[in-house]
Amino acid sequence: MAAPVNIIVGSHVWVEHPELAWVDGEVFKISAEEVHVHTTNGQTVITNISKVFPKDTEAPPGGVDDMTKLSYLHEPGVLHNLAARYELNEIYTYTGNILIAINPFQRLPHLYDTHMMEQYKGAQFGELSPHVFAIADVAYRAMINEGKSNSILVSGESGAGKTETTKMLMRYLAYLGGRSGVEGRTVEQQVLESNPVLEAFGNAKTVRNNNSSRFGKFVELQFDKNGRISGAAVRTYLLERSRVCQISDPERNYHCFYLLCAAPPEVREKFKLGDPKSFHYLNQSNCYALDGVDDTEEYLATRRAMDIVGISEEEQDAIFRVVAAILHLGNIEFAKGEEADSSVIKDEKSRFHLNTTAELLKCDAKSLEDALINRVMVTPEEVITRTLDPVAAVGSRDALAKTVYSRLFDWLVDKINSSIGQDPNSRTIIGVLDIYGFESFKLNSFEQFCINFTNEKLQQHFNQHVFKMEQEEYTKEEINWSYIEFVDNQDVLDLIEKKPGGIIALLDEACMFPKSTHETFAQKLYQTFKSNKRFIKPKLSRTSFTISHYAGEVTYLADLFLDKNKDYVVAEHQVLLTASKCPFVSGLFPPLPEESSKSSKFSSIGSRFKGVLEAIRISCAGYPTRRTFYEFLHRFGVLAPDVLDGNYDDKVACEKILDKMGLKGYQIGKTKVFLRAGQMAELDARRAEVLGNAARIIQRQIRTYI
Ligand code: AOV
Ligand code: MG
Repeated sequence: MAAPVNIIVGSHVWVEHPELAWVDGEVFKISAEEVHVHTTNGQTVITNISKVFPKDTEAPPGGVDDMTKLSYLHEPGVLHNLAARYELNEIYTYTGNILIAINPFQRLPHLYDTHMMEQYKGAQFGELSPHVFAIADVAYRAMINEGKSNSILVSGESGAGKTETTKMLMRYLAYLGGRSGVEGRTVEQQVLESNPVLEAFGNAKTVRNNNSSRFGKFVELQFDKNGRISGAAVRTYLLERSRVCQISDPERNYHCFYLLCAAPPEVREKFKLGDPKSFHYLNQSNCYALDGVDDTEEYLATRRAMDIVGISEEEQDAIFRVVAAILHLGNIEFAKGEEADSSVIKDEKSRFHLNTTAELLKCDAKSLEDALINRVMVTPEEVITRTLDPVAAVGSRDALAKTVYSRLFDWLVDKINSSIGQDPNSRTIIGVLDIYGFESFKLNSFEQFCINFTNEKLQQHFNQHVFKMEQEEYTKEEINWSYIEFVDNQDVLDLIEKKPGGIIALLDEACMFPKSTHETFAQKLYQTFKSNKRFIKPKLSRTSFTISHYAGEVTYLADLFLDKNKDYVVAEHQVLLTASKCPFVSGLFPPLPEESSKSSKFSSIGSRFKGVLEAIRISCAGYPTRRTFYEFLHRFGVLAPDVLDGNYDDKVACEKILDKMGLKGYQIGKTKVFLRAGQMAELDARRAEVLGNAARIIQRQIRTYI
């Protein structure tokens, strides 16, 4: 944030406060770098001048709807403005053409009803109160009027409200581009109902959010030449796989497991399911139910959504059969076998779950057992079968569960795409990106590393496209932009993804080298990034490391990074499930080409994360609130014919027109006029008035002639 300017005795200022973040007060003394402030909550604070920010005493008490209207755009000013609006239940605020949303943590139905959608339809940006519909409307108008494709990016930390916002955006776009009154499954209905399906299988309760997305999603809505939705593509980015077999209090596994355990009795009987407390994959945490969520109702709602999306009865049955199989699989325990480093199925109970898993997956129980307790090693010379000790057998079991679940999730995404259908003739799209938000827990592992890396990438995109562009433009125009400070995060990205030498590259190297352990990996990191400002080695740790992210410092435990980065399907698991008598299950595991099926092939998740993001063509919906002098005069000259006749240079003429219209807060650059949100609308309205009058006058004259 910019250093304070013009702070003198008597100035009203904001000072940092340990609990309240910021508190306001009045300066009563300044000595060298120290400022003495009487705060409004009755304290005296002495602090360095760099920690004090001027307060805008003229700001309206209810806040302003666009941050660019604030006299001082610094952190306390921004937060104070958002808080003032939030008090009045105004959860949306603009910053120029960016929308900031604050999570209301309560349903606000009137804010999103059909009446509201009608209001925003075609309204000038900035004319109505800030709203997520206005953002979608701009993207839609740009498409209709200029044939432009756009993407809308939703960013924020976990629990901020990204997914809810995304759903509102999609609802509004479906409203604009949908076929009203058409019965049955329309493309737009299918697109909207894909959300509950994907959430049931890809969302879970975390510490931060009861409905946290554990995958990234880019929805591309395709439109025909009449602006109707004609197809859609959903792309998802790496689901958090570890959650399937490992959770900790007070989190939950994926919703689908709980809603299936709460399904009607006949379904539960068929799948031999009971209390979620009886399943290892669920009972590692004490949280089973969610406040305000009825899992039985959720089960039925998910089935209904699946119907609309186009997933058949049989397919639905198979999907839930696989979900049940995963629960039973997780209950198979192992005991030491007679031979060294071998294991056997622990007891009758485990045997029951083994048989049930095999039954549900329609595969051979003995083959399943073998696949869990043995590992086939392929060397150039021979094929060796090695037995696994109980710990390794559990690892094999969990790997199978994760593989089956992630294949199931990918199947759902493919099915949604093929069922909704793509429009090959569509020339314009509107994309909506909803990713997992920035996370920092007490213990952070590879999942958080990937999630936070994704957020760094998105942040950089924001920085580049919004701030950099703005700043360059302002510099070029030589106008004042001191209140915008650009935070570059390229150095964090270099630390993570640089090739060679970044963390991901070092991790991939470690994964290929058979002797590496998480300790050697961590040592390598410490050595390589000793003097990197964004990398910190925690004092007493030998395997954790801290990254200083744009959103704060996060300490990661390197312990499981190597295992989690290796993404391969164990060959025996592949063979087992390819042979399933259930076409749905065998369909999840199509046979691999000859060479690759022989060995467990290594592919790095970390580096796949890198591909992922570069593949997204993302661009922000832009709303020009600036015009060249020529364009401006051309459009608004009618507002002041006397100015046009006055022989002024273009710049002065623009200024005179703006003054005459009584507008404030605009800026005049070297070649362009910079207008605040809403001012364009105001000018346009005046113009329409003048032109309307002119048109009426002409009409009247014609009539007189007739
Ligand atoms: P996220 O997508 O940003 O987190 P969500 O969109 O899931 O966050 O929002 C979290 C919760 O906040 C929702 O379940 C709602 O209860 C509430 N909420 C958010 N926005 C609104 C709104 N506009 N109106 C009413 N309630 C809202 V994560 O997926 O964890 O990063 O990975
Ligand atoms: Mg989300």
